[in-house]
Amino acid sequence: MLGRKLSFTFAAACLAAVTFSSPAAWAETVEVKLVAKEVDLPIDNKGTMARMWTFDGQVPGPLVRVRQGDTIEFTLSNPDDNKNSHSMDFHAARVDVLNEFGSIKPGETKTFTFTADYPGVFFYHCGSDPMIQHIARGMFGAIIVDPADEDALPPADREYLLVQSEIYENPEDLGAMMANEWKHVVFNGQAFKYDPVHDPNASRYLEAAPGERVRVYFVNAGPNEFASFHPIAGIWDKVYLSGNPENEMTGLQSFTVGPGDAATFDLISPVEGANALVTHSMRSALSGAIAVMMFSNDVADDAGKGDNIVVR
Ligand SMILES: [Cu+2]
Repeated sequence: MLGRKLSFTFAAACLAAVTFSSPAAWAETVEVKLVAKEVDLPIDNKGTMARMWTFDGQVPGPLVRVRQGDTIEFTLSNPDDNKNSHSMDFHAARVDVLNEFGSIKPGETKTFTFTADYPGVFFYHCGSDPMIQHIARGMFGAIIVDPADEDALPPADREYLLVQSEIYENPEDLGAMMANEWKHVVFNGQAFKYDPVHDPNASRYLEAAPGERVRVYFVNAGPNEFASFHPIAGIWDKVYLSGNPENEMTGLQSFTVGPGDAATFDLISPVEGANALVTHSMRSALSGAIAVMMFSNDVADDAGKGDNIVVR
């Protein structure tokens, strides 16, 4: 995870020390550096490989986590052994699309800054041409902006990030992407990555204990499909649109998250057993977008905590 632990400028520390009465006083400048990497990655539990375009060689890219009011000093590098131009579009930023979000060629580096004004969970992605292909090939991730008011959300016992996306059989086939002819819809880059029920090759799943508040940060990368995010055998206790505490809804069965959108979903199970987190669009779910959430009193202490928010 990239975020507040990485950088804390001396100037911000001094400012914080003298003006602690304002919630923004603790704002930091957070350096985030990502590298565009064109690499081969597994797209299923069997290890089927595909050429992906990524941030830092991961799908989704590293989770960026900051606090509302922080200034993010972001640097993107595009190494000269890449073949394509790349860029960064943070949905948590308010900047100039032609400037900050503009593409850089292989061999180039660019830096821009923005302040995280709104709390929530936001998509980030490469916006280079053709954007549909840069997203379909895996060039995306999430930024969590924790609220300045630390009591704005009920405390979560465990947290997980799921990013939905489509995988196309031939990542060079732009026509198939435009025709929406995807092969799999997946969470966190691989078909049935967290679903040992449907895939005997799957070894990972999400975990929590009964009674715990489990917070799932859900991002839909698309590039095309909507998500109808539903916990099979459960009910969302709270849903926060874009993850903003002011956008709170209660007791939902499913909630639609369109491409390029995100929401925060809180789940509490009164019993031991499993829920299956799916997009209830069945063609999508049965092609790979199912994640098992196991509720057990024997849950590992560190599951869904710290860097385990992203189960790699
Ligand atoms: Cu790109």
